[in-house]
Amino acid sequence: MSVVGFDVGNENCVVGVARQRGIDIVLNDESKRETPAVVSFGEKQRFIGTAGAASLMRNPKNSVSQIKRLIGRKFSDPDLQRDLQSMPFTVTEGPDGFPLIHVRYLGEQSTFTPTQVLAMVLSNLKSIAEKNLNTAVMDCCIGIPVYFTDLQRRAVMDAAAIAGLHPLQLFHETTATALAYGIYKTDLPENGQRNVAFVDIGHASMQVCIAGFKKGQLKILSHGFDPSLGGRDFDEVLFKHFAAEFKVQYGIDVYQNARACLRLRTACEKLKKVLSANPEAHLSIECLMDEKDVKGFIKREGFERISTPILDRVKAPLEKALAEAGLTLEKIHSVEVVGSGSRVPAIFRILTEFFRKEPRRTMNASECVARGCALQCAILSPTFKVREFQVHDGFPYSIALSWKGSAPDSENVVTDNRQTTIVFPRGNPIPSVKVLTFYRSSTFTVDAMYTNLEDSQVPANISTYTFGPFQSTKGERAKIKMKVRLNIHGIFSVESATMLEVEDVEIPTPSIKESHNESIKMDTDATSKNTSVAESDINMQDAKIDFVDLDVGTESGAPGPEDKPVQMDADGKVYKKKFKRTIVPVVEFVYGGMSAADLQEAVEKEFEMALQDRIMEETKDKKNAVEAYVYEMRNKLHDKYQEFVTTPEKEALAAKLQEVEDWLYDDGEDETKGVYIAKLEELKKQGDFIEERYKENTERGPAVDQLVRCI
Ligand code: ATP
Ligand code: K
Ligand code: MG
Repeated sequence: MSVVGFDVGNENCVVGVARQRGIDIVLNDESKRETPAVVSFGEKQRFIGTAGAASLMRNPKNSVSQIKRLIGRKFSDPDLQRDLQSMPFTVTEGPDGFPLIHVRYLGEQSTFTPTQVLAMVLSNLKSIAEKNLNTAVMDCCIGIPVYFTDLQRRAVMDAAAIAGLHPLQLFHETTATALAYGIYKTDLPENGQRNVAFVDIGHASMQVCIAGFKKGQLKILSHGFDPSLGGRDFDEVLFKHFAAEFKVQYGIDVYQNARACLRLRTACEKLKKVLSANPEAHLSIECLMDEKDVKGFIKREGFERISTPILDRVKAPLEKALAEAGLTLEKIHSVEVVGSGSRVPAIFRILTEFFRKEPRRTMNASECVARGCALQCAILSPTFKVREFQVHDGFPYSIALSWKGSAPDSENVVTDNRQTTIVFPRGNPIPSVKVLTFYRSSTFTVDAMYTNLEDSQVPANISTYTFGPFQSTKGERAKIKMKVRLNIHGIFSVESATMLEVEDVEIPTPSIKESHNESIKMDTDATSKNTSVAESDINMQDAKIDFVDLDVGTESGAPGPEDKPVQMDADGKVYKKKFKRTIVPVVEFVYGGMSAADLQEAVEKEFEMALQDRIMEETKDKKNAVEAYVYEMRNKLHDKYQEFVTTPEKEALAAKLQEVEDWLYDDGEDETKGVYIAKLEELKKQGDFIEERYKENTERGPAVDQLVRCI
């Protein structure tokens, strides 16, 4: 079983694997610790990761990056529309209202969903881990931004399934960082709590969490975030600045040219990095557009001035996190900054001002998320022994249920004759299960939604559930118990619904000898399990809801709310109320996500594309082998084989080598794997005899020498 953590960034991905001695960050094929999140579609294959980033410049329109921005979001989402403006590839609205990415692939126009593209990125990361571990990778933890909605989380799960991964948890990036920070600390307080603020500024977004640490545990106290504030926003500010400047200075409009845009953006990102370490920086791009070479210059002060609108937004998420944690600044022990976007000095200054202490960079800013995910995978994996450390995470949004109904409970908000009740308030622990009771006479529907809509990018609807049909035997309103779950990934669902009907059952008298107490705990023995459960609370009010918090770990154990009163009649006969339990069908409708059939189709498609990539990689290897043979043999002919060939033999072989080399640059440039294999065989047939002759002679050689010396 694999124990792997993936940090899928908007720009960079990192793979961590757990080994007995600790967590290792794995190197990719190019021996890099970070792998770009880019998929480039080519005429013959896809290029993913480092190879994808390498083809980005050559093939900007067919190279997809920042896929994390697109998944699980509606095409009409204003944030998505804004993101699209700086992306060089084409995206349209699909029939389901979600984006579709258009690329030229294998010689034809194709479309892919963002989920499919994320699956490609994940497959690539999976294979990086597999090559390193020398084993198949399935179990993993995948880092996700804390602000991801239900739809986005479902999309990541779908992508993982397409990639053949089995996430044990979609783990909040900030929680991963907090775990990587806390698990090795030996000085955490036994009593009391150490509060640490973690600030992650990545390529596209900013996330904050405040975590409380005690010996052996961490609890996330609050979250803050700005999903659209990251390093790329500074690139964009510089890009706009220089695009405007070049228009005046050189008379070129880079917006008219995708490649020029991309080149200028890339140059601006470099410029930004230079400005992190230097007070000023130069920019110079040859032949940017219309054969014009451009030059630019900016000082850090100037950069900070034009970045003010972005820098002004850094404080809000910090304020929110602090307020929600209910802490004053003095109660914050330290501040840890991660994410490479935080390297902009002005950000550091704002953080220092806000917290009134200098933030620390004790963690590896680019690797801590992957480390934390690998650690969490190790904690969750039954095959791994990790030191005792508990992680209590919370969910950043409030989840409510809403349904049509009268008789509002005083705690409930009434809108349009609908009732809305929060089932999982913001900060609710993940995972969590709750039970609700409804009184209904026929099929009914319930909507699940987020309610804290002050975060405008959060869509209201999560899903709709239809309960029924059901029929209570007595013809009155049935009591329906509904079990809802916020699962370990932060995905909401109705797990089951059960109709409970009351029956009076006589209990043999001796059994009450033990107690005359009002309530006797009934044992939940095997016979009563699932079929009939005793209940105390018979409340026939319309839409009365009682919440029962179930401890997720032991939910099937304790009878808790199922305790029932025992009644005695005049004859001394004892009755208990028993409930007959009938499963009520539940139909789930989610506002997005993939059907099982679509998922299966995507799995097959991914398999096909991966196969094509592999064939092309092997073809390249075989072609390289032919090329290498030509060069090596030619060198050897003039070198160590020289004395072992006759002039005609040498000339014939040299001519053959030249012929094959010419072929490689001409007809043989783009052949199939089989053709290259055959070509190499053909060459070997003509050349291998020399190798053999050489070996025979050199092997005998030293022996002859010895013989001579002995004489
Ligand atoms: P996200 O967390 O948003 O999904 P990510 O994890 O891929 O994205 P990081 O790798 O943490 O993001 O950060 C990438 C960003 O950091 C880029 O915008 C990059 O330009 C920026 N960056 C890297 N080095 C520096 C530097 N020295 N100075 C300023 N910015 C930098
Ligand atoms: K990263
Ligand atoms: Mg990141």
